[in-house]
Order: sequence, then C-alpha cells, then structure tokens
Amino acid sequence: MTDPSHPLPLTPPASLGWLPFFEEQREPHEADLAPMRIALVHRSRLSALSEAGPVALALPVHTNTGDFAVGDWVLVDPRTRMLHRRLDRRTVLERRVEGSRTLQPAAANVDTLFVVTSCNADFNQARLERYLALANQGGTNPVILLTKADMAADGDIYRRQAAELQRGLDVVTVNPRLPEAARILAPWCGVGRTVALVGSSGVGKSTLVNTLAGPGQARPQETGAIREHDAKGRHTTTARSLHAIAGGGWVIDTPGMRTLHVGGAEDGIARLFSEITELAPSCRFRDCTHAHEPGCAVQAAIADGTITPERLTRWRKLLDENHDNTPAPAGPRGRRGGG
Ligand SMILES: Nc1nc2c(ncn2[C@@H]2O[C@H](COP(=O)(O)OP(=O)(O)O)[C@@H](O)[C@H]2O)c(=O)[nH]1
Ligand SMILES: [Mg+2]
Ligand SMILES: [Zn+2]
Repeated sequence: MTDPSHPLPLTPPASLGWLPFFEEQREPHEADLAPMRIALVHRSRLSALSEAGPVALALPVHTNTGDFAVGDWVLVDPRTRMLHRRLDRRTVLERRVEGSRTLQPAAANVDTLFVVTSCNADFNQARLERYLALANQGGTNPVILLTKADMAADGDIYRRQAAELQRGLDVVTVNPRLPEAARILAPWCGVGRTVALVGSSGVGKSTLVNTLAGPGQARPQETGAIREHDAKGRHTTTARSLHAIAGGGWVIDTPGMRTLHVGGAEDGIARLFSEITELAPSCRFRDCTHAHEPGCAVQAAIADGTITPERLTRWRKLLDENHDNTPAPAGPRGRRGGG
C-alpha cells in the first residue's frame, strides 16, 4: 500500500485504461481529485490502484461496496483517500443476485470477456450461450477459450461447436499452463486493455491469470489443488481482483460467476441468436413466436437445416428465463416490450 502520509498523484494512469470517456466525466471542481481504478472489492472495503500503487480507500458512511465492481474508475481525495464518486462505466458484467431480480456488477470497463471452457464434460453450449448473452449485454467483446485440448481425443469438435454459437465469434484453443498462452492471447491484451475470465471451476482460469502475470511474479491466484469450498461446502470468499499482465494490460478473475442466471439481457440475447432474430421480420405474423404459426421464416430455416431445433429451443428457454428475471419497468405500460 502507498504511504498514507503522502498525497497521491492526480495524473490519470493511462496504463490502467484511462480513456477520454472517463476524462470527459470529470467536473471542473473535481480537478484536484485523483482518478483510481478499483482493484479489489470486499464486503466492507475497497482497494484501488493509483499511479503510485495500491490504495486502501476511506469510504463515506452508508457506502455499499456491492455497488462497486473490480475495474470501476473512481475519484478519490488524494490526501484523505476518501472515495468521492464512481465514474460511469463503459462496459459492465452484471450477474443476478441469487434468489432475487437484482443485478450486481461483477466487473466493469472490461474490453474482452474470455469465456473459458475445457474440452471435456464441462463443455456445454447452453451454458456458453449464457456467458455470451452477458458479454453482449454489457458491451464487452466475448472470446471463447478452449482449455485441456491436450487431454481430449478430438479438440476440433469443441472448436466447431463453439464457433457456431455466435456469428463472428473468436474461438481460441489455449493451454493455460504453458507460457505461450500469453502470446496466443496477446491480440486481446496490451497496455490499457482489460480482459476478464468467466467459466466453471477447474477449467484453468486461475492458472491462466498466473501465466498472464508472467514468471517472477508472486502467483496471484490459487489453483486446482487448493480446495475451493470450505468445510460447509460454501464457496470461500475469493475476492474478484485486478491483476497486471506481464506484456501490459489487466486481467480480472471472476470467481463469483460460476453459475449464471440471465436477467435484463434482452438485447444481448437478440445479438447472440441473430440468425433467428433477423428472420423474424420475414414471418407472416408480426408477433410470430416461431413455434406453430404458418408462414414462419424461422420454422422454414429449421426445415431446410439452416437452424437446428436445439438452437431454437435454447433461444426460447434463455429468453423465458431472462423475462422471469427481469424487473418490470415502472410505469403504466407494465411488461417490457409490451404495447
Ligand atoms: N493438462 C491441462 N491441464 C490444465 C489445463 N488448463 C488447466 N489445467 C489444470 O486444471 C486444474 C484447474 O485449474 P485452475 O486454474 O485452478 O481452474 P479454475 O478453477 O478455473 O481457476 C489445474 O491443475 C490446472 O493445472 C490444460 O489446458 N491442460
Ligand atoms: Mg480459480
Ligand atoms: Zn416465425
């Protein structure tokens, strides 16, 4: 941590991903506040990275740390280290809080979301689609990372099945244990850029964080062999955190996002299933559900093999779940998209 008796520098650290988008949000009276990036979110504390290093922030009373995400930009009093305010996010990955419709930010200002899956029983198109919907919705570019291809009989099958999940989707095979993983992922990393990792437990996320951090670094993340549950079977409170990448840029591991419930992601789902969504205007009925109606362009695409029935089923299921998890907007209109 930085020496609390010294004022912190006011220069926004460009290497941390500071952009004109954030600069433009600073009001004239905020010129003597220091921009910093949230690096760690705990139940009762926040730490941030400044030009001078890590800073434990002083929080105003009634601050809810759950409103902040790793990757957020905040303005801080350089003398007292008191948090002043959070700047608007360029992108945000939000997950639904278990048992409620509330969305909680898990990572902010992420450029690329690496959706990690191994080439084994973990591979599941429906689950990958959830992560893609989340990335699309938050304005983040998704890339699928296939791990453990070295242990699979035929990695190409997984590659093909991943590539067909979204038009133009990048799919990369990578072994997180090898140093060359950093070179393979370099096109998405680099100075000022931020990537985040999501995926099931055991697919290699923490190993990848360590590899990206580079040799000679204290291993930032515990991997595989270490128990991920405490004696009661709950997840240990592994905090989400921001780690420097050796070749420049930042990586966020998101241990809280193993199971994913989609809510408020209608646009992200539409983009994910664009081959279905784009056909809808060609259906005879404007409100076609693509289930049983005559003159349905989507059913025609299924009949000629362009779209698989499984894909249509997954689209419908995700859309239904999203609807159930999305708070109805306030106002007399009621249901979202109605009228
Ligand atoms: N053989 C092989 N092992 C891997 C690969 N990726 C990860 N592992 C191993 O899988 C285990 C779980 O990795 P970990 O990073 O802890 O997964 P996490 O739960 O996603 O953070 C570790 O023992 C890794 O060394 C891979 O591509 N090939
Ligand atoms: Mg891990
Ligand atoms: Zn239709």
